[in-house]
Amino acid sequence: MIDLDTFETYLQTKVNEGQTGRVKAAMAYSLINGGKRMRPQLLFATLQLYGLDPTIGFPCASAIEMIHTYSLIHDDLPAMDDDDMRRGQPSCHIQFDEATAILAGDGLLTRAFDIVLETNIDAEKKVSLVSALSRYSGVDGMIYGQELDLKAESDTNLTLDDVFLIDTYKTAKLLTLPFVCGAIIAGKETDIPIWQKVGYALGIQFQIQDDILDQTQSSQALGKSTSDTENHKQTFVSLMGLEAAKKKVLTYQTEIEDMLSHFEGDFSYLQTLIDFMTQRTY
Ligand code: GRG
Repeated sequence: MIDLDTFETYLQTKVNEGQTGRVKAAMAYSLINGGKRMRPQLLFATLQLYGLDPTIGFPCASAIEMIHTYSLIHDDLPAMDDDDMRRGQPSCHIQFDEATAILAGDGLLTRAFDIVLETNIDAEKKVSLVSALSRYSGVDGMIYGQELDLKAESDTNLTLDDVFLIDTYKTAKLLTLPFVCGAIIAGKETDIPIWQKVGYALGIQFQIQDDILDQTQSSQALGKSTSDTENHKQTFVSLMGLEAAKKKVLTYQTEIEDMLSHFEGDFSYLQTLIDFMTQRTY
């Protein structure tokens, strides 16, 4: 396991480097505000499994968390999901203003590609990391998921397959990225196909659990997005039913653990994260 406080301090230092100003303040406001840090932790756990010191992953984990935070800032904008609250506090565009929130998202995204280059690895691996960051978060990855998600708002006949496709891109791509980056840093690129399977399964499981929590908990109390339930967007829970969705989460856990048995090494940290993700209440 890793001391997450050390990572938080690192992240804070990195986001505050350079210029000061309103956009920088908005970037720091959204980044340093109590996210679960699942994606950084998945990277640290992957590095641990490969027998590496997880702290080598700090720059890459920061980059991924910055990309994740940019996506949340932009997703909350009135032109997208239009959410006033995020992580229990006013969304970036509410706390600041829309233009600042757009720039803060842009700032986090572009900073990510700079910071990942600070990883202490050879240049060839750095190129692979930059490429992975771009592909999994970009227009053939998470952004495509957001495009599908926005289109789905006006589709009243969404099927389970449609929701699966949307969430594979919108959610699972970015949750797969830490595994892929871990394999690149460890020089184990041949493992990437198996990590993709693990990541996509974990991403869908994570989204189903998110849909379950949206359905069963007060969104307001959690400071979570309320718009999906407000605009009646189809989710795994609305299409499968709550009990079937809960069973699916457990089925995915078993599937993921089976896939992980392919690896030798210490996957206790990864197991802890999978247990948390299966049982999480926020
Ligand atoms: C704007 C390009 C662009 C993409 C937006 C991330 C996203 C795509 C939309 C946000 C809404 C949403 C429910 C996305 C699914 C992924 C998800 C469950 C994100 C929340 O991740 P957590 O729970 O958040 O890890 P914290 O706050 O803990 O970091």
